[in-house]
Amino acid sequence: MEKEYVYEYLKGCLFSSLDNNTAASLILKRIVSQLDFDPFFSDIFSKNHPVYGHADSFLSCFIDNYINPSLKFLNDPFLITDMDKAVARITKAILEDEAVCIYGDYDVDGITATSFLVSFLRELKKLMKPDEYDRSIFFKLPDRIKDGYGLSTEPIDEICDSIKKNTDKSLSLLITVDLGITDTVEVSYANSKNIDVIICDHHEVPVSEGKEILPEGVAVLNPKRKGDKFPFKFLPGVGIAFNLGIALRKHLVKEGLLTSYPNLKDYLDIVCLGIIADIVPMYGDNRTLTYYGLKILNGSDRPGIKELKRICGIYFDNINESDVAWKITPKINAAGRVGNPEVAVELLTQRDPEVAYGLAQELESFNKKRHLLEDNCFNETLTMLSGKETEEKTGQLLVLEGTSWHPGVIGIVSSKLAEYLQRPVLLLTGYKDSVYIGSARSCGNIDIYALLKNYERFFLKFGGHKMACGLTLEKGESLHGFIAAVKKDRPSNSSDTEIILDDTNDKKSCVPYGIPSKADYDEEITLRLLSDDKLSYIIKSMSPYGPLNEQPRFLIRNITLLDINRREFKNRKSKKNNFSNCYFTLNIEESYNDNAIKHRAMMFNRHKSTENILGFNDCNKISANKVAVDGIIFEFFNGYIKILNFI
Ligand SMILES: [Mn+2]
Repeated sequence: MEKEYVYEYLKGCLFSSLDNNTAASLILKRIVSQLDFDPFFSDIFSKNHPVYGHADSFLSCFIDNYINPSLKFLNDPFLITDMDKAVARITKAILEDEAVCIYGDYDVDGITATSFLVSFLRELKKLMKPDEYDRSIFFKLPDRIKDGYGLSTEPIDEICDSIKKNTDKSLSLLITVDLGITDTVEVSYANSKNIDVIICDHHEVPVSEGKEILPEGVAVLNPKRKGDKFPFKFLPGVGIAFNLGIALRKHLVKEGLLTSYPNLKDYLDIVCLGIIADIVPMYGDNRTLTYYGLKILNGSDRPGIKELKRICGIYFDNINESDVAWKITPKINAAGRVGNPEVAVELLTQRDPEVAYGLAQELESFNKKRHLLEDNCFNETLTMLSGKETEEKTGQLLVLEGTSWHPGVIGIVSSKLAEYLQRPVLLLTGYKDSVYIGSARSCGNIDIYALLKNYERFFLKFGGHKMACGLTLEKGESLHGFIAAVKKDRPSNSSDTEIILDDTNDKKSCVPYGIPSKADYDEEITLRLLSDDKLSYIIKSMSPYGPLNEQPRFLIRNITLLDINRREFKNRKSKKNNFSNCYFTLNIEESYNDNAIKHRAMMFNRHKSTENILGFNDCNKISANKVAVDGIIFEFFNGYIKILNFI
């Protein structure tokens, strides 16, 4: 009843406010799925809910913010538990010229969260204490291989020593971003060295016997804490850092400690990189921040951003979220994967254009190294797979182990393999002397976390979610035990390291080509509609896209594919010819129309069956010139029709 009411209410609003029914129905579908997913919304009609009695206005704000995103709709940062304590402690640190260190994760979320907070605190310092400017705000990022994920004691010691050496101050405030919620022991260690700790994290809070286990920080900012009143639960680490920034500015102005208002909006160029890279739900506060972030990114004066754009070959000023995801963030990520993540923070916080130029070069060299390591690992896995019958076994977990794969790239490679083979993949590498590191990726609706949880007894560390997991296990007995257990669980007719999945998992979603269910596309349209400007306007207005705000997908039936060309990605030439360094360009036209107009289309070569349908074998042989298909499912990609699937 309530659900129906909400649906009818949203429908009424959207169809009356938008003059285009396609737009209204696409947006309705997105908003319904977002609200369905959102825990804040789930009991909106109950008496205890904060918006009880105002559900209609809440819904209409939600729609308004979707159609015209506005920063005024952002939630109040002081609703995050402990925000007042965090702000008070940082204010004291600024006023008393304490040495403050931001400690962030080595991924793009952590790097951007650190960069934002470092730059913003330095700006505040410049306004409030010009003499101490640059002499009190430091940062530290752990090394993926040496230190591992999270807060560790060694890097804390290192930064303490280096601050002492360079400034003669003692570190007295540590602010973690994008990590820390599970690091109870390390936070206590910092406390024992007279360092106060503020935690800004968005990862799940550990629970034991129904009780949350929190590190002993001065403030623990995490909207996922029990009883936290911040309505939006899916901010990434950089989003929480940004909320801390808003709260801090508000507090300082209120206390009369700031006379001019530093512009926080200008930092959204950095913030949106982290939001996009962390693959968090793209609605609510995340979408609002990204919407403005992309605008700022386009005109950004920040030397680091300018240099980043240059090494990415971006000379246009309509950067969208897919440019960020495919061009910009992989370069930042490479620093944390195979180089030094602190170089990326140096770049993003850099004010000197010349220094920024050099740092960008360094980032580019990390990225080249990452490509090389990735290609080597990927080609090795393909060699291991050749000769094995894998195509029929979509849905089964594939485990491959190597000894020389770089731990920084096995996640990327397992995700490529999972997509190509349409099955979940776990890659294990024996990189450190005694420990194997593993990275698993799922495909379709298979819950790889639940699957691997069955083997948790073999793992030293294990964490992740439905789509991706990371783990470590001891060489020797644990590794052998794990592989043996996997073998025991596999059906007798499958090859060495495969486990058959639970029947409750949705295998169908893993089959690449077949009859599409309604869920595979949003609207069925005709080819003629593609020439309509309205369609591209709608597509633009629903962006930025991301999880829970997916790009609209369309179905067109009875299509002929022609002029098919195999192309290679520039800069991606590895010695071996494999699917991942090629894509296809082609024309499409209506099959039953003598005067058909041709439309340009393209297709990435991510599924094994793409090659077969297009008539290419092993990516090399020349295609048949015309292929008729029952239909195509596609989305738009930089003005192109990007074919996702055939029917
Ligand atoms: Mn994160």
